[in-house]
Amino acid sequence: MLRGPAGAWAVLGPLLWGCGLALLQGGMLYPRESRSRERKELDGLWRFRADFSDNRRQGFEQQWYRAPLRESGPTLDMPVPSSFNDVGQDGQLRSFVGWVWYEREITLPQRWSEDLGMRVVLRIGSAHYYAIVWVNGVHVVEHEGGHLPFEADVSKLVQSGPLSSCRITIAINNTLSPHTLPPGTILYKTDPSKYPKGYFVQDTKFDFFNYAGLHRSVLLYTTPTTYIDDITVTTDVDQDIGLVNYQIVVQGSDHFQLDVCLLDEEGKVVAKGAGAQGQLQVPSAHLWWPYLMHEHPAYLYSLEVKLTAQTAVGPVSDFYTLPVGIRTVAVTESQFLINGKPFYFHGVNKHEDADIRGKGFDWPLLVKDFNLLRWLGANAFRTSHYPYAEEVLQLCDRYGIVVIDESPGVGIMLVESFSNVSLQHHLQVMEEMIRRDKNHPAVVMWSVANEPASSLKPAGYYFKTLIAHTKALDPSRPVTFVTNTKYDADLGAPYVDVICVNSYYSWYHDYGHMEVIQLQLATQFENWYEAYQKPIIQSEYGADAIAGFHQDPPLMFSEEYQKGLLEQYHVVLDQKRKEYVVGELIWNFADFMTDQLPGRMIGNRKGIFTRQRQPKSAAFLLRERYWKLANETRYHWSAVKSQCVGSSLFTV
Ligand code: GCB
Repeated sequence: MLRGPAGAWAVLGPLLWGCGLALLQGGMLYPRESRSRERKELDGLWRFRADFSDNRRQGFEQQWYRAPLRESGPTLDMPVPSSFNDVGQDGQLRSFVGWVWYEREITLPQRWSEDLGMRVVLRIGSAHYYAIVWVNGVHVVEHEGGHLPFEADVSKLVQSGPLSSCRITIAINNTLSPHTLPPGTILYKTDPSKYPKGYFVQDTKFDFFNYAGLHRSVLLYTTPTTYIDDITVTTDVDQDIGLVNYQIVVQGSDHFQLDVCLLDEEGKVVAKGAGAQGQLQVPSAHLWWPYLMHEHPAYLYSLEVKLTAQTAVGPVSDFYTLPVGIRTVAVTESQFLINGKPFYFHGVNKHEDADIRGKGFDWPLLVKDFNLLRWLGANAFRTSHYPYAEEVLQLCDRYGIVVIDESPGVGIMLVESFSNVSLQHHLQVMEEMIRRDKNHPAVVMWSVANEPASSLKPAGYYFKTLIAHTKALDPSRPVTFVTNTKYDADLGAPYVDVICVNSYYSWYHDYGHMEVIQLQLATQFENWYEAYQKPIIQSEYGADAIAGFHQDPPLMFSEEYQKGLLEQYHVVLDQKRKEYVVGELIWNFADFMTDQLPGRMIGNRKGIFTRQRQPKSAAFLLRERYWKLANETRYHWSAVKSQCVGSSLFTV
């Protein structure tokens, strides 16, 4: 969400605002290099200062953005991308709430500042939570929400003088209010016998640490001044003909020509078109299939878009290439269909979380995670509980890992968080998320929230509106939210396409009594199905296990208990998947950091991998199971099993 002048937001505490719901201006294409586009990554060390002043406003009062940060006081070196919380030795910085300041001075290629036919854009992949950005002391953009990218056209600033360097300042506030997503509350503790003057803490109703900072890359990229602003692709299949519908938005001129060309994986042109919208037909199309469902999963075509335009500075061309997977998604009363075949989600829930970097994007970690997913035989995950980095979705497209793409609507518990102010913001977040992620074949469903208090009275209107809006933005994908409310009390469930239900039998109740799981889980499924006749996904289940803790007979927190609990769930899942259960996603892929609580031993330990990505016993159990499930559901499989990681678990 883009906002006006900074002053109004230079406060700590409730960041309350109203925002008009308007369709988002402009596209949010991933910044790719092409013959007409360059990019300059600004990852690395930035200067950093947390504003520890009592009201956290000193940075605004002293206008720290006006001059290099080192001139207004001491600074720290801060890596980007990374959360700022865990890189230092300062406990106060780890739990800091308020404004932090980042700054980077860069030198631009001379061409960038001289070529008036070039547009220079500053793009911030993720700044958690509220961000204000200045370039050379000039305010350029503000953004609310920590998980989606935002941009500013900074051409005029970098082309306005003899300067070849430019100073980027970003102030970020991690405060969460009842109207942010996720919501939170600042609790002021006023008893002078217990707390010092002005003492407050950030309270949240979600179970992960509120890491903050510049979590994804910051970069500058260029386009011509007349440029391809957005591309929307939807696909369909008619017999064996793949249909690729495209729509292209151009900015900067009304007089242009667009040529599109679809290439297969060998680089052969399979279809051509012209104009801002149209349909390409691909005879004998290779469909995009999920991992382990087909011998050649994740087939990607390339849509090459070429723009030519006459402008005041002469003829310009812009080029952008978008990966395209041709596939269909549909939901029946009891099935989730991909390319017309029943798809069973066997996978995980994840977090963006790791030692030291917190929620900072990290390629080695990402590649490790995908190697583990493929080793496990997982064909899907949910982006619990916020949109993940774009590079994550790109790998899902490439490997065929199916995604339930979730908004940051987690911990919506207070009545205030169902107000119109909150709802408007949530609608806007869905627009930003769909604008960013709409072209990924891997994304097969939107999840608008996780475990909201959906039995509260305003929840009915809230979810009806939110889901209708999401469907209007993208009629091509089903929509859900993940619930832990009772089937007969949930006011949002009537509006979802797929019931996603979380339960923790024998963990958060009936502690230690795994013998009750089968009955309780069967009842859960039967109640939901009877009420709604919609397919059901067990979207979370699991148990904490401290890696290396062993107890036989199994006791809570041991690896044996985690494994035993999963096995009980699997008995019922195996019965119900023959009827209407269409998926199971373990909570969680890996251990992750949370707030400090008596029930959390340095974070949540429900991972089947440790936070360092080493397997617990449950990982081996799930690996056996997922490969077995894959064996049952694959289509058109011929003897190419050697291509697959972990292929020894395959039978042909
Ligand atoms: C849930 C939440 C998830 C928690 C998990 C747990 O229901 O959706 O965010 O981490 O339970 O471990 O309690």
